Amino acid sequence: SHRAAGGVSLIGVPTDVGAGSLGARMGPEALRVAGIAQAIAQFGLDVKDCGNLSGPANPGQPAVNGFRHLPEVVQWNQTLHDAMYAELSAGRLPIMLGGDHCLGIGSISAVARHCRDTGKKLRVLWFDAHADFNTATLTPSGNIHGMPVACLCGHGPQELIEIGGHVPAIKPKDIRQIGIRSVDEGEKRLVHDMGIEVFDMRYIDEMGMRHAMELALALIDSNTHLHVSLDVDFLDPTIAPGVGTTVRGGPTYREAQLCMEMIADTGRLASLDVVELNPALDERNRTAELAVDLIESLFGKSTLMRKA
Ligand code: HAR
Ligand code: MN
Ligand code: MN
Ligand code: MN
Repeated sequence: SHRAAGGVSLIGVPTDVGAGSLGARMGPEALRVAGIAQAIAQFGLDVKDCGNLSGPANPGQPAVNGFRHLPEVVQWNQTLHDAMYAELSAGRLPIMLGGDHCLGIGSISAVARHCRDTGKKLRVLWFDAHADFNTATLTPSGNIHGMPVACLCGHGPQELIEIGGHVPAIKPKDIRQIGIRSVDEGEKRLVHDMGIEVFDMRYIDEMGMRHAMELALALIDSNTHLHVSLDVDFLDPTIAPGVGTTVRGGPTYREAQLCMEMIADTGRLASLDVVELNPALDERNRTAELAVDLIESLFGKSTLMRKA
């Protein structure tokens, strides 16, 4: 149900330099406390916890030329890119434990580079309440966690778009967004003009999660590297309060589980980000525990035996 024959590597990235609120820096520890390593090891996989990467502190400064903390965001993402790329090159399945979603830039740049090395086709599934497609001129906040998809598609500061050694790191056709329900005005136009395939909450309400996921997973084959970027604010805030940017009207527990189960069924999961978990805003670590529960499904836990 996954491409983890070489083992799974956990990479902690304890920073919130790209976010508007503080606390996502504690995400990696909260996921460890919730038992992420044991949850994956139960499937007979070799789990290596690489510990936490290091990088600059959060300077708590206002935006400069449309970006908050750009030098710090660049440094964290370069370090993450290198760590993620090394684990992929070693044949392992890396899980990035964030940290805020600006880290999707370093993570997915490394995955895209690995796909170019190995001739794999890339498919990114971006689970999020937000499109994360802002630019310096469109952003209402300057927070770079609202910009990673734009950066990966080549719209952003040179230092961020070139981290994986190839600009753009990915093409719009490589990505599918699921669960979207908060997009800024100018950002809407850019998402549309770039031709990003988006399964927003209205689509999910009208057509159902199963149909949305069938389309998001269409054309995945044995040569596909499947990357999941799970922004925990994807989930409805009633079940996942531990995030800085809650948006009501998100997927239920079962809708989220179904996403993970359908991904497991493809057998192509090859890398994962878990981001935006903010333990300072959580209740008794329940959002971290929910994330671990979903990851179990992603690695193939199911209630019954099923046909392949
Ligand atoms: N769109 C808003 C902004 O750019 C909020 C972005 C929030 N992003 C995340 N990651 N939490 O998805 O400022
Ligand atoms: Mn590989
Ligand atoms: Mn996000
Ligand atoms: Mn989000």
